[in-house]
Amino acid sequence: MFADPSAARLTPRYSRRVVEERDAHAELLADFRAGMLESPRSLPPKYFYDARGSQLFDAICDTPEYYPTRLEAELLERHAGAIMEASGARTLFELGSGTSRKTEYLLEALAGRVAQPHYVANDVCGEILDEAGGRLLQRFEQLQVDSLCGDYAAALTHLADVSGAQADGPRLFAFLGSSLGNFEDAEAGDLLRRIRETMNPEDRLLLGLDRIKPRPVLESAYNDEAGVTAAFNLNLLAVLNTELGADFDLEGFEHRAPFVEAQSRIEMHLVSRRDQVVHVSEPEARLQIAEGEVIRTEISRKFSRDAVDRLLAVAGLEHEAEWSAPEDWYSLFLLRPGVA
Ligand code: AVJ
Repeated sequence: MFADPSAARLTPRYSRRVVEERDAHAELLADFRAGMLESPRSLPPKYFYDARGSQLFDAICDTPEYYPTRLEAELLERHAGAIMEASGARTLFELGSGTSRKTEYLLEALAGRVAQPHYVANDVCGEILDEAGGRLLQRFEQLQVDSLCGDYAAALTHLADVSGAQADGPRLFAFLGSSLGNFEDAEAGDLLRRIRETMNPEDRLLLGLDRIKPRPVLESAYNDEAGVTAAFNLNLLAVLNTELGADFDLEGFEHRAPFVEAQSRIEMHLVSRRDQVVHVSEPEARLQIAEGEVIRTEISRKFSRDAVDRLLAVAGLEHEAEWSAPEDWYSLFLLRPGVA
């Protein structure tokens, strides 16, 4: 439907713009140098999400083992009305929106409250933004959708570019799926502070976080029987092959995802099956990877109540309301900017 990626406004009710803090390719080079040429090796998880990676993540959400999406969707389905009511929002701005499937519950509640609802979506993957935008326009007749293609920092910087076009009123910022769990404390605090600084006093943030639960439940969620998570993890190497002209052999690595209790997080690893040499053409490099050596591709934190409260305090965000799944397996927090 929206095949031309260069077009900014494809229908009167949809726009997409590419937002970048820095040149995206330069950033990948810098991240690759900092993470892959150092030991232990690691890469930021945002590079998972090319078109195939985004599809694979979507497929993970449909596996019987991956509970976070379902628990969050159930909370949103049940409480979207109360959430939108409590936020008083006219605009929904979502960081890392992906397919926006769960978001439809919030949009439905928003469309029931205001005549001209406005949704600002953000993702690193342009294809998924256009696909979601097309679907949402069909479902919600009055909805205006503006997509910001880029990482979180860039989206926060450029949010002002799309607002103001119409009365934005109070906005509900949404950061769902426990994507905050990808960040260590310092980075997570920085990101939340950045969000708080972008919010007006009447804006609210809906933050979805995965919580601590028994190890077998956690570990199966990241080691599904069908191997979808393994394919998602390995796809990162395919991204590097394409973007950096590398020759990673995907068969040469094994997916592993242990729960590291001391840090209350799942770590996604790619473990080298043998001693191997990988060539990269840009930056010109030769990686010697030993059998058993680990590339850490993602952390996915599982938050205790204390960890949540510490982060919010650091970022200057205050609790307004919350909704949790049974046994606190997953939580939605509605937050307001604190008085600075
Ligand atoms: C989208 C980052 C929240 O950490 O659970 C799913 C990504 N990785 N399975 C998560 C993911 C492996 C997911 N987040």
